[in-house]
Amino acid sequence: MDRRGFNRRVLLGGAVAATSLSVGSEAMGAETTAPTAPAGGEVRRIKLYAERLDGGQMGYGFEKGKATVPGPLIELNEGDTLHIEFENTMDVAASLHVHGLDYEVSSDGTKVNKSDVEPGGTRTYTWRTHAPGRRKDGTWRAGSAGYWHYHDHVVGTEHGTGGIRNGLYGPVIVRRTGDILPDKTYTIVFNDMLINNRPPHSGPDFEATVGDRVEFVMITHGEYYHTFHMHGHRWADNRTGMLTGPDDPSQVIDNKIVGPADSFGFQVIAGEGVGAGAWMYHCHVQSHSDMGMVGLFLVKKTDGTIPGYEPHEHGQAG
Ligand SMILES: [Cu+2]
Repeated sequence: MDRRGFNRRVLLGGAVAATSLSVGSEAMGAETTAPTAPAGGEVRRIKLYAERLDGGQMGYGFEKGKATVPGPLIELNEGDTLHIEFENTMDVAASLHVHGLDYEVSSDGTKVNKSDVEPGGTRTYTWRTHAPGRRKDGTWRAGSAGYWHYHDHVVGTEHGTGGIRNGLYGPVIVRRTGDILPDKTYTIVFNDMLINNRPPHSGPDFEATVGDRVEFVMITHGEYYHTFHMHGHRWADNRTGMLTGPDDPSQVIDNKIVGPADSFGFQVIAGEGVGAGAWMYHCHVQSHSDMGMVGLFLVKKTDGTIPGYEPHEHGQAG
């Protein structure tokens, strides 16, 4: 059985290569040896908990007692449906509200739609996604694919201002069939003047080895506008953060203005053309970087070392 599956994959791979050759260099941008996202259409069920954490923080987690800030990455493929059994273990009402996906008002996660969850309560939220396509009137409907996020919408105020401030937020990625999959994904959230709710000047730092395909999801929350900047690496300002080919007109950037509830993502090849190193990422509003909105993208050589880098006392892999 396994062997048959393997052989079939090999055959399909051969067929793809032959097709690409026959259409010539125009197909260059579409060719990749990296794994890609499968077709969607699955119905999945997960559990998600909202919990109080130390220091007045709050977090979401897939398992009881394991909540984190940011909350865990939720990944879907266009066409997937996700049922989330959400349990609120806290002593205040909480909810789950998502950006970018399809949901009925009963899964809105707001007081106005009575879709929040009382202390100790449970509620199932349903998120759906769809592929792009043409409407009956001929216009084009966007698909769900993108870098999105979820957050509380009721703690503190009816907009979840207290919940978001305390850490009730997390990333959502919806992939399109054929999207290139990364080796690892990291989430960076500018929340007021903090990154991922950590103390200023303390990261989070993210590790990779030269050549890794690393994906970043960048989300902003809170009161301020920021500029996200990464050293030594750049990305395309489009849906995936990657150029689709030599004629993709997307601007290539290494700095992006972001405001509350914005989200975007991109993939880089760690150290590509620049090598291993402790590459800073930070808010480029000068006073914000000076106040500690900075972390490191620690790109190691294959022997595990990072040239010129001595871990600072607050440094910590995230
Ligand atoms: Cu800033």
